[in-house]
Amino acid sequence: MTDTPKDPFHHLHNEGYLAAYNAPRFEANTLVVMGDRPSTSLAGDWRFTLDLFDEGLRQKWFTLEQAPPGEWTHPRDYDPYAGPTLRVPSNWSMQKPEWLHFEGGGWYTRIIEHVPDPQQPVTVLRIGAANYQSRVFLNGQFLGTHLGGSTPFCVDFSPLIQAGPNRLQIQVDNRRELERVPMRHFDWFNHGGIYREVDLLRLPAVHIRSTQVDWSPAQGLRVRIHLSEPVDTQAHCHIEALGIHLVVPIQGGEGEVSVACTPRLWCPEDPHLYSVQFECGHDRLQDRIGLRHIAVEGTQILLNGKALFLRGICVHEDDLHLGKVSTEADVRRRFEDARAMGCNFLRLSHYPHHEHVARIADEVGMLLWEEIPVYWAIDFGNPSTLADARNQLHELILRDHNRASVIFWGVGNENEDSDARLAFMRTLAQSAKAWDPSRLISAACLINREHFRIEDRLTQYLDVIGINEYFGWYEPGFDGLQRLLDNSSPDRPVLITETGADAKAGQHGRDDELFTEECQARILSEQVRISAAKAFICGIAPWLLYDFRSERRHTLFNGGFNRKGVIAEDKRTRKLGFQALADSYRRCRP
Ligand code: GCB
Repeated sequence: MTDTPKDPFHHLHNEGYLAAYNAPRFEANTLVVMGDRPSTSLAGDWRFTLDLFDEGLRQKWFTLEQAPPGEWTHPRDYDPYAGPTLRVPSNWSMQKPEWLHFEGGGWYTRIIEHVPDPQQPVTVLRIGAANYQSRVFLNGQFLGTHLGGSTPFCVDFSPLIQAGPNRLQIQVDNRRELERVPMRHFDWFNHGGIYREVDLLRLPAVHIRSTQVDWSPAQGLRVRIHLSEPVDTQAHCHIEALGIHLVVPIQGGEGEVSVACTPRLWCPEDPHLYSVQFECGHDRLQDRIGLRHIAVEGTQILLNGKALFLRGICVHEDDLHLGKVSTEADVRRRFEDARAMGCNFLRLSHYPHHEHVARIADEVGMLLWEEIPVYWAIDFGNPSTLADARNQLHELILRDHNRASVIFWGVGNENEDSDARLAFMRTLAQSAKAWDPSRLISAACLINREHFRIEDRLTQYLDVIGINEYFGWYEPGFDGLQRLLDNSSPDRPVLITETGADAKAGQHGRDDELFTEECQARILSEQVRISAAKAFICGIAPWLLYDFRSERRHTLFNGGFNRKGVIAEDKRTRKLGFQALADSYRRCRP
């Protein structure tokens, strides 16, 4: 620390205060798989304050001991033990109108009781997501920090936690900064705070850190297990319904085994899940896992060997009242609405959504695209930005590897071409493939708008080329789309990852009148008709299911929302585009 303890006012002048709180990092290698493990939820009211000037870090609020105000030895600017509270999980932006646009720090404090258990000496804090940087303090000590607003991270409390009450403090910072992912400019709302579940896990000294199960016709069932310690031992994997009982030899904490089997394969029409048990010593957990195979052959995507056309829709994680908090009911509604349009596919844009989305998709049989927010401008030349993006991708893959519904890892969206961007995104694509060879890698790539063709150096590193195009809306008419499709002869499948038009629900008029429901409906119908006719187009995911808050859009029609939803922000009012898309999808190839 750079502070001089002798001068009690040093913190007023110390602009180097942040340096002490940017390491160590909680990264993907600290994650512990949840499965059905018992855990203690820390949901509820935490002491909370916003902290625009970072007084908490400057003054070290985490060192303040609990004392009733009458017993304070020094005046304080903040009392972590008294005063306002904030519910975890939630976004502070949704709590008070004057907090809506707050971008800065927020301090959370909570006392946790600990009863030591010699069978389970490891205590791990797991945070589902907090936007964007989190700094964790236990009993007055800074433990480390996590970057990334949408992926989970774990903190090992074992070295510091004591029997009895322990003081847990988390500072969360949602400032938009140049080196972050996403950077400063994006078309969704920057909700701050701890907005997904926080849990405490109690674990044996050697425990299972991650499990990866996949199936392919060539390799059969493959199980990989990763332990918390670099030990040589044995783990077990049981799939009772298949009569499979595998011993997984572990060396240096890692092991892998494959076995031939012919399971009932998971697909949207028959989303069959197997109950899978994992065991290692005293540690055991269970998961429900679908087995299926996804591959590319020429310009087609094959699911379990059969060609697949993706009838999709994009969706943001945004709620008028809850912000980025996704309840289970809300997630189920997304799938019901998508299903009512005849969709078999959702693009979860533009960052990792809540982990129960893929779990429910597994159960209801919906295919998913998951992505990290490498969106628009990114500081591509900055190695620490790359490390952050790569870590977010790794955390997402470890979290959702066993979800059959997830068929794509998206590594970016509409990023301007440059050598630095190519190197950055190539690293992401290659890392994703190395971590998970069982899925397709894609990104929303670039098109040449002068010569109307798909043109992006990145495509060579992808399994499927995603393109966002807004012919009929940002670009007039559909001739451009037809030319783009006719001029391109890709050697791999192309997915339309976005297209659409804004319409204000209830605004009616001619179908060439901007912002009317009729205009949006016509554009969506034309888009599907033209693009689905091309054999190399493997699917389409228009932009998007629900209108969402966006600070970039303040016209009379938009009123602070992106209105390309086929359903309004109340998530109930269907626009004409909803039916238009349903009709178009009914006419599409299967
Ligand atoms: C895009 C972006 C998406 C925007 C959308 C729009 O291409 O990928 O995030 O919200 O266009 O509405 O303009």
